Amino acid sequence: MGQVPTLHLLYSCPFCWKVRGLIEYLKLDVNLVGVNGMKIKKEVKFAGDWGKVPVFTDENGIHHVDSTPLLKHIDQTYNNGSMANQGDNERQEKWLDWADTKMSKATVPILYGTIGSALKTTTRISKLEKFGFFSKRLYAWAGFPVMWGIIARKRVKKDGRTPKKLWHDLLTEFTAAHGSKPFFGGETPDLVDFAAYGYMRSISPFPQFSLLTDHESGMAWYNRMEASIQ
Ligand SMILES: N[C@@H](CCC(=O)N[C@@H](CS)C(=O)NCC(=O)O)C(=O)O
Repeated sequence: MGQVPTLHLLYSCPFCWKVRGLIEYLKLDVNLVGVNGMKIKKEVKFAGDWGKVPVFTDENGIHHVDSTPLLKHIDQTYNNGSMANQGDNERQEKWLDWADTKMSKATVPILYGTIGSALKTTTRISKLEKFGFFSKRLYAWAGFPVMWGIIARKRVKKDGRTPKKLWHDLLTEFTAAHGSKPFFGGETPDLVDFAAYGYMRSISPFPQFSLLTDHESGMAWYNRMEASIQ
């Protein structure tokens, strides 16, 4: 064995949380490295042209990117692929895709859907992430009108539902797919559980998380996920 693996991440990034959740569940020894949110491309340049987080660097110094392929790689390498082989593979692939298209699109509206929520989010991010002295303030104050005005408003309008209703519908659809089991993967979580968990976990440090906590089956599942990682 060579070096201790590292995961370069942002603490508020849903894609990073997907991978981090699995790493914590498997109790892997991995160093977490927070990057500067204003300089992501520069900070992960060591991994090539990808320019995004998360980046996982394994014990041999090889870099792996893109959260869903990364989930699969980690399961395959450190868990004998047992999550990938848990249940129907076609069902798993379909729902991984569902999480990466549906749930991933719901995080921006809930965090930035109104101008007030957008300001709360960028202020909180400026405290959570590693920034320089000036870029911290710049991000908090210049970031929110951009996120709200240019990105979130368009998405909320296009979907037609309030960000809260959108999340509630997704959680209802997701937990219905668990049948009578505690997790999507059955008695224990699988890769789809970690994908969905990542999207939801990334919202948890923000006040808007309270809009999700009254979804009964969604929260019950989320709490089971949290407990399984402890
Ligand atoms: N498909 C990628 C998306 C990763 C991604 O977009 N990460 C964001 C942070 S939340 C990022 O690094 N953005 C930097 C950029 O696009 O310049 C994954 O699932 O890992």
